[in-house]
Amino acid sequence: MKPTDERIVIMADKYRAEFELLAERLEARGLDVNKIKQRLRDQKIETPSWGYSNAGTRFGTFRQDGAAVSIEEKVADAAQVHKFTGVAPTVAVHVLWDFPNGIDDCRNLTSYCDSFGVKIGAINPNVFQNQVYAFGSITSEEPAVRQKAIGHMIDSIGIGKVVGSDVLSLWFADGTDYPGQGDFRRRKHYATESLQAVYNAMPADMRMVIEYKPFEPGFYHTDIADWGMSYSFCRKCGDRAFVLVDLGHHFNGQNIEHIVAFLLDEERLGGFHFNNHKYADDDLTVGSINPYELFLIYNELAKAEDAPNGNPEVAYMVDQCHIAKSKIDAMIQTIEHIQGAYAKALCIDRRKLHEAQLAKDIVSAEVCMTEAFNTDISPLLKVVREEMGIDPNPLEAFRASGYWAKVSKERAGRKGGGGVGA
Ligand code: RM4
Ligand code: MN
Ligand code: MN
Repeated sequence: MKPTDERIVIMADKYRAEFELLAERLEARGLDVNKIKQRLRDQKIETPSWGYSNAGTRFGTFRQDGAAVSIEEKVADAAQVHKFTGVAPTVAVHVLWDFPNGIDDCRNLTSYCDSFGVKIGAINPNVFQNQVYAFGSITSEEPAVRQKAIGHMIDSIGIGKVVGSDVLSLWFADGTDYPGQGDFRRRKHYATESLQAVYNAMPADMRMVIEYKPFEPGFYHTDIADWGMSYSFCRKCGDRAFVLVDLGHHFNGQNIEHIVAFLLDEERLGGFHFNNHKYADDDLTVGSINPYELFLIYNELAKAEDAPNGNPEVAYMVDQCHIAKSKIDAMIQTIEHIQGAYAKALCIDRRKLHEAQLAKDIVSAEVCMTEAFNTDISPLLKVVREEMGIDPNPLEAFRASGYWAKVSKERAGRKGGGGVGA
């Protein structure tokens, strides 16, 4: 045996032994460790095509040699993330960035994806880049502009049908910059009618998720500013319209886990766009600024899984553009953060928490949360990965594969690249 192999065996023995100790502690919390492992194996996280291409800020784009340009390259890169994590089998697409020629660009995409072991996930129409949307898309005063936006979303539904997607993911840059610029209520009515038209064009097995954002690009107001407005539009559309929670689309200090719990209870939580923000919509790595918040969100999600209601399967999607980080490394790191938060939420002593809540023993209740949050779940995740037949250390394994160096060499020096700021 080569020395490196010996080291791997010793490391594996170490995390397996650590796992056994953790398993004992979890059993003592009344938890079923096999079920926890199963849930971690079943977790699914969608990565965004735009996370693999060049990205930037409004001040400029910084190019990476390995950045993907075509949808084929983005799918290939996403497949690497799935290969090394085992939990990222779908890729969200942004229609104009990925299919510049519309539906013709995606005819052979399904078989191409199949050959990489991944599938296309949410379809994201783009009604914010065209010049005609300068004063709004679905809220424009001009019927022809609203109709153009509706038409593009209906075309996006057609793309969804071709690529086998059942989620239409909507975000609108609609808003105004100055007080008095627009009439809030008239715009609200335009948005309602437009969303209803799109909703009615969806096939019965497709659902719509509506994203909210309280700031940017509108400086004064945005038309779908918060979860309540999104929820209200969903209700006006029908049973297959749900709220999309993008973690970066909140004011600082907002209690996102409460919003998540509320939407779950209303059976209107459609999905997530994972990222983290420090100041605005920063697209920082989820769990990098406020890991406790992500854990508390997963606490609500894990509880909902324990006692399901009519809420459909939640779409867990990443919405991050990594400007300076190496793209695939960053996406694997992201997946690991999300797995970690979920794993910790699965470690909460639910029985003790419930008893403490009823007994008004607030300190004990909070200890249940901090105890789980402070649990070292890395041996658990390593054992789960081993059982899935993948490397226990995805990031190290991906780096050792040499993929990034290879594509950086092959792709270097080309023009272009879709995505934000490109
Ligand atoms: C928005 C929002 C959308 C994304 C665009 C590019 O802030 O998060 O989900 O598609 O950015
Ligand atoms: Mn988003
Ligand atoms: Mn955003």
